[in-house]
Amino acid sequence: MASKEPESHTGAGGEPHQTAKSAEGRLTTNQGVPVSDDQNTLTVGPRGPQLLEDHLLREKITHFDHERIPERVVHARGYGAHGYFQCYESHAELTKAAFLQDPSVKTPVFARFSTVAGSKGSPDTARDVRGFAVKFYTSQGNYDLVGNNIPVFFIQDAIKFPDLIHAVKPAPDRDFPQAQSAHDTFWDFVSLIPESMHMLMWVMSDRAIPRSLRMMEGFGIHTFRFINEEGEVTLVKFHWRPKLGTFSLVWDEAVVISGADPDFHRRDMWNAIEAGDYPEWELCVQAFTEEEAAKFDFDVLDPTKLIPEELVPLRPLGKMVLDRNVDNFFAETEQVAFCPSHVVPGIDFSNDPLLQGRLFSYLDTQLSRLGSPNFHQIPINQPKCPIANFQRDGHMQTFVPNGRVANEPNTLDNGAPRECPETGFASAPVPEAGDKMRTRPESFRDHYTQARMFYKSMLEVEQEHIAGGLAFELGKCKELKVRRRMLGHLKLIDEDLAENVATKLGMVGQADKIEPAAKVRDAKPSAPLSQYRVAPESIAGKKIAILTTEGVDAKLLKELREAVEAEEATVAVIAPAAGPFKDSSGQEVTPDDFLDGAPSALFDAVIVAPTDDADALLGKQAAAADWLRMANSHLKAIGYTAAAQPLLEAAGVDAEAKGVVAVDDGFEKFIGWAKQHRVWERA
Ligand code: HDE
Repeated sequence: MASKEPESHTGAGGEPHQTAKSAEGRLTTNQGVPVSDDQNTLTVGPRGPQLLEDHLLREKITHFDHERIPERVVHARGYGAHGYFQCYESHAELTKAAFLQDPSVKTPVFARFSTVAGSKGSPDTARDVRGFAVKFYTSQGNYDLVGNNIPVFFIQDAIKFPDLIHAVKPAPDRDFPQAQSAHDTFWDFVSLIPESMHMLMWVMSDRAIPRSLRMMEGFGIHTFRFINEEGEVTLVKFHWRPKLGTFSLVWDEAVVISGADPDFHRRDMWNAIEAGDYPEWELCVQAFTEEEAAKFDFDVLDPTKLIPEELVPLRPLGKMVLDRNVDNFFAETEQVAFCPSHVVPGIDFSNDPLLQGRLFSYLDTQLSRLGSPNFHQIPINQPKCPIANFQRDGHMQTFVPNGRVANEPNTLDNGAPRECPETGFASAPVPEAGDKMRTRPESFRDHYTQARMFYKSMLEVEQEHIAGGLAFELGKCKELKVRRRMLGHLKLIDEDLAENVATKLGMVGQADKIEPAAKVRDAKPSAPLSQYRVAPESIAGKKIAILTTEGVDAKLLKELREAVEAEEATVAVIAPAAGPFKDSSGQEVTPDDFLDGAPSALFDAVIVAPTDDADALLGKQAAAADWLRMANSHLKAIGYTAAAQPLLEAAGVDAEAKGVVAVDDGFEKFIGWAKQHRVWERA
């Protein structure tokens, strides 16, 4: 007999369950008993001892004592939102997956973005890979696409994952550093695992410090299989492309933001969704056949390799829009359980050894993290289609199945669920044969060619950032032998890069000689690997700050808002003090933040517009000048009014420099510069 959902359950993201509202405003115990006094413990006399009998106190404190569950062993810090996926057209020739058939259907989704290494309370802007996990609640069951914002991974075989994570997490003796790969154990480990070189290029690049969760790509990494109604199989790699474009912070900015607003990314996404500015991504695949794959000069089962878009272009499938914040972080974002093994008919795995290991790990980890094999019954994890099987009981069972039969086959219950050979999930009938062995395929041996391709595809400024990232991290790695080993690897990737990093470390000529396992080749650069080669000229989704004072020109402020909002960006008014003040027309302006609370690192472009007498701002000149100086060194577009000249001088900003423009006569030029994201020429 089918398991029945208890009626009180509304499914993932539905109406909240037990709230004060549902008890008609009454405060109750967990047993539904109305509470008369929630302020005072039961005691003997007003000053006497407390009574063990006080079940109200005990229930409340006991529940509180058990509020925390283990954080995820990796990807502990994350942020999620609800939304929908809609395909552009039917993709029936590729796959029979139900959610990719009908463009009129909106499939509900829940997406969670995360950092990998840091604990739940670590800052959002740490240098790290970002998780990009999406649960599609399809009519054929839940499909989880559990990806990252980088298309390759550190290791080729799941058996090395615990080592990788132990190496990057805080050292077990001293428990630091937190949320950082900049330490000895990490670099010791990766420098002994040359397969990590390609991924290291990505994590030392700007990709590891995204400007916004809304402005990063996502990748399924592994090769998967699509299967259509006819049983034809196509190999695919998944890509998510953000509508706003892919943008990053610069390292110094990320460091400042970590202190000024450790919740920078989650606040940005939450605010955008609350404002109706819904984050959007396009889901694409690179689709190819086994025959095509056999001709590539890398193995598509090797998760340290990507397929250049020049070789297999992206095919857009549909879009994902996130349009609803969670009602409760714990119930939804914390309890959501993604598993790469959650696939639906029409999607299947490949033999990528990293993927195969992941197929085991996620279900296993959920069992201990969520504490029961019934975690699929938690509303956020429940499919939005019926569940019907003979699995029974277990901790926290909330379904109430009826009938006496819990076995298949049976003849005692005609209504019991049966297999569906025609429509049910079936693996692609792939022939497999071979000896049992523990080995790496020959085709996985080239660890440097794609690392070199990635580096060569970057703009000069992006290359410099990679060198800067490497120098920062290796500088924190105190073991000279590890630095020498890494310099040896870098030489195989690119001589100039190795030289640049060695110079920054003061270790020129000290690289170890490393023998690559396979000949390192020159691969053609691939433009889409560089974020800034293909970046859209846009400020959509970004934040423009105006630093101003009492008496600010009302017309200027109004025109700024109009100009910025027309570009789908937002204005933040920053003032010397946090309280409201009057503009030139006498209207009250409440600043979004104040000088000491909001360094310019939090914004994408800035305007300084003190009032003519400029008393208020100039009175705080040191802080205001620092604010502007930082914006200048982070290569932001800077707009200024005539009255801001003294401030520009105090901050050492050249009013004639590129991307520094007067705004007294309008914002067009300023926005033109801001659309370039950064004024690289000023570097
Ligand atoms: Fe994960 N990973 N992973 N991972 N992973 C987890 O599952 C694991 C890998 C990814 O928002 C864990 O529920 C192994 C690649 C994301 O809840 C755990 C290996 C990719 C998330 C686990 C990998 C990912 C996780 C910890 C190597 C990109 C967060 C908590 C074989 C394709 C999902 C959990 C969320 C989480 C294991 C490598 C993505 C322990 C063994 C490659 C986005 O099961």
